Amino acid sequence: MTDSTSNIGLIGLAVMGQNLALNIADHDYKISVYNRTFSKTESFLDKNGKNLPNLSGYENIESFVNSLQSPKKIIIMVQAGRPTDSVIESLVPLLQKGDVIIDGGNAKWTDTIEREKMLKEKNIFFVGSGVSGGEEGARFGPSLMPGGSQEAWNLIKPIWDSISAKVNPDNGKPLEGALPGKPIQGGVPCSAYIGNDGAGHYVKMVHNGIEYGDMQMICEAYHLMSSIVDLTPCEIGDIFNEWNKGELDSFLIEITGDILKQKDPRTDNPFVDIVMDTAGQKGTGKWTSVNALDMGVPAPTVSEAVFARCLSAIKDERTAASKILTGPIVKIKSDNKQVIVSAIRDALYCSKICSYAQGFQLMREAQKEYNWDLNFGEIAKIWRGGCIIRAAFLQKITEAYEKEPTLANLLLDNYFKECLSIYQPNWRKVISLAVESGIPVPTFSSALSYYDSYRSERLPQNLLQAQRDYFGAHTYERTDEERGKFFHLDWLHPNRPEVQV
Ligand code: NBP
Repeated sequence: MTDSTSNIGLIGLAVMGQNLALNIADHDYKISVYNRTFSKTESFLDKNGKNLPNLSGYENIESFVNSLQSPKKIIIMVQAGRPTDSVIESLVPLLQKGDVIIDGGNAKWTDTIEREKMLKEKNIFFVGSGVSGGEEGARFGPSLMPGGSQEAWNLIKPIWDSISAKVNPDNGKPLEGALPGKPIQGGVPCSAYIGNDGAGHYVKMVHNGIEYGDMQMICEAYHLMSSIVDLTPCEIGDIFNEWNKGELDSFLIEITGDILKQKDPRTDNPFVDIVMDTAGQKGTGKWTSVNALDMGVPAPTVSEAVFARCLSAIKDERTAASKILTGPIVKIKSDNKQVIVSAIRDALYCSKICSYAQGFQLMREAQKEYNWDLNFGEIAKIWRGGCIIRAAFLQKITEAYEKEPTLANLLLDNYFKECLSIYQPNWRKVISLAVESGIPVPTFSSALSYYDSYRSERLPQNLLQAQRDYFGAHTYERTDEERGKFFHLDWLHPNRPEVQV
């Protein structure tokens, strides 16, 4: 069939591509699909084509492209990196001025900037769109973070808005319950134009960095409850379920409750206990941390979360070290358990606030670097549903930036400031307890250090700058002079008058 009637095309029928295609078809758009390996297209159509007449598949890319209405819109959902370039190269000779290629993969934002530039010269639009929510999100409503020219965005906006997750307009809570063939009706779409060229993929990367932080913080809370408070996975699962009813209400807290209460089908023991304690990663957390270092923006909590995965991965080394190195073991007396659990909740919430604050600071700096005009309220809004970090908490961030779009730091918003003030005694108590007990809490403690550093008018870098001047003549500013005046002391003759540089 090559009668140019499909509204949109999709290339790449692995997990994400298949689910996104079904989501688009469910929204009454005619969609053509193509996959490098045709057998996957065939089995996809065999399984779904009967129920979805608006789905059609093609063996060769020419007939796939010919099946699309102009201006042609093609989503690429293949492995990021070289495979994406290879698909773009095969599409370019088949496209015309004004057609749109949309990369929905997890591309590095700098690659997206390059691709957009290259395609612009050929008069082809390129949208780099973050897609979050994994398989389930792609199927029933992801959070979508598109970046590219406004003109290109206008061409795909109706489809993006309709396939994205939706939240309740009154309270910002995700609207759930979509089924195959029965998508959510109404609600506020979790999709918004992010900015030029790589802005969408950049924001998706920061989203993933924040996700790394959230996951690690939850693991630290679990570790503390199992090691110090001596609770079983099932008891901790109940606690997470309880936490999910309050300020911590979020997808990740919800699934953590489910996971901790799951039994291993083979042994009937807690499932979480049979899972090897080594975590993998695909790179977006690392990209976020490297970018933070490159721009000089403090985002220690995401970096600690990446390092925690790295440390978990050296299992053999840790096993050997555990037989050599010693540390304290402290268990809490039973009458203190409730108090400590509640303090751990507060520590988790405070750490989460700091981690998100760092993520938004990163985006604030990146927009200067890349000449974007990011709307932080809008970004928080589209993360309220569909994506992995969806949480009631994002409504508070939305409100903070709606109240003050140029907020210097999330920590300064009244709601977050109050939370940090009320919960911080418990936050400090939990970290002290963890340190005394020898339980690693890298994200909890880095978040607290971030908070304490950010609120300090004076830090010890006066000494550091003096050290730099001592060994490298790197100069220093004086507290009793205007900012921007630099001096150097002749450290071999420190009694001589200093030199203004
Ligand atoms: P994968 O990332 O596993 O990619 C598999 C797909 O890429 C297959 O369709 C494969 O075709 C195709 N492909 C490859 Br590999 N090399 C190709 C090439 N040179 N030319 C054409 N096609 C090629 O799939 P996924 O997990 O569905 O993810 C798709 C994208 O979405 C990725 O960029 C991923 O990072 C991103 N993403 C994934 C998730 C998630 O939860 N999985 C979430 C959000 C975003 P074949 O069948 O012929 O091998």
